[in-house]
Amino acid sequence: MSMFLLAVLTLAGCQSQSSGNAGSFGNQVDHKIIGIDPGAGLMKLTDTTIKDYKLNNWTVQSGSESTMIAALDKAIKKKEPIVVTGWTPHWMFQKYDLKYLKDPKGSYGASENIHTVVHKGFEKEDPNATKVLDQFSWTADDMGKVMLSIQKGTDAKKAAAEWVKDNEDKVGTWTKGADKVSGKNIKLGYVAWASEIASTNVVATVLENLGYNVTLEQLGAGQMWAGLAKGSDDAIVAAWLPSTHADYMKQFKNKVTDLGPNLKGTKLGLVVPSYVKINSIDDLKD
Ligand code: PBE
Repeated sequence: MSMFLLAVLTLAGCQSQSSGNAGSFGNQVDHKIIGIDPGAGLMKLTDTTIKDYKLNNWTVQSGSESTMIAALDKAIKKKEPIVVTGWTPHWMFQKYDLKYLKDPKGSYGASENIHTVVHKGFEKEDPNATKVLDQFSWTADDMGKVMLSIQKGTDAKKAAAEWVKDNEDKVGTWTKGADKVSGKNIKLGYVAWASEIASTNVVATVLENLGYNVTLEQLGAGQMWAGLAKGSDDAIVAAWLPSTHADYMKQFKNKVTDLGPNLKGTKLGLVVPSYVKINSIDDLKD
């Protein structure tokens, strides 16, 4: 083969791999990681990751879960390179063919759990609701069903009510030993992350079925924790521990009571479409 032909073939190979953008993966995506809301623990862990892996020329673009999904959707439709902050459980792994970048330094922490946390004193004020909140426990599969139904367009409240109706036995273990009440108020704080929209609406439905008058308050992550500590909200089912919300927990630990995990085995990290050639966070280095 002539050198000329070899050069042409090599060039053609490079071009098809990079969807028209020249150079390294970093260059192709402008050294930009598509992030979510600034208060998310995931954003903080991503800053740490950039330091740990010395990704000096990389930045994280903040936005929200919806803007991250919109960017991902757009890139996938055009088969373009992209890297986003992601987590499991999330319906995006059902809808798209995705992979986590390997994290050999463990910057995103080990697998963790989602906890139910109440305002300190709430357990004495309303032991009945606390019992239900404490007994609330489900799996990533359960949550996945509610998330997917919402993602397909069902109203969150309706999706939650349907799941509760279809899962009487499981729900029965949550309400075991709890009394019906008549119109007692309870306020749950949450952030508009798909996982938390699903869990919070399910718990709200269960409490409503017991006679509670439930108010759901959608907040930013920082506001959610501050509101719980202040007592403007009674409970959250959205505390990702021990790593993701470690700073919030540390800041407010004297003002809240941790009722323990309601879902076990979550994961966080950098996520790319499967067609992207790189496999590890280390590969983000040019
Ligand atoms: N998340 C989803 C949240 C917790 C739930 C991973 C985006 C966070 O990073 O704080």
